[in-house]
Amino acid sequence: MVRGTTWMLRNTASSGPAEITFDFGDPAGAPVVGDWNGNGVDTPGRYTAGLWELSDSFSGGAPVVSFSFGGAGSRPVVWRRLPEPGAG
Ligand SMILES: [Ca+2]
Repeated sequence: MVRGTTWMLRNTASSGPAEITFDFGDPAGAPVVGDWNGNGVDTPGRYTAGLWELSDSFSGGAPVVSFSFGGAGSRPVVWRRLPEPGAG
């Protein structure tokens, strides 16, 4: 879950305290997660009125990537591209 800019994560679908806690992003933005750098680990991001801010860690701080895509009234969707036919 995310409250304000504080992310509280658990590694299992069970009750209990957060196992990872850090601050990241704009409290007005929508939290998103994805494997932004392709290393197999999903990490946090924020989407605010067309601005994507992505991180590659769980330590908070400034985003490693920011870009504009979408705008007011758009909602974020994260997806994983399928491998090209014949690739790996
Ligand atoms: Ca990653």
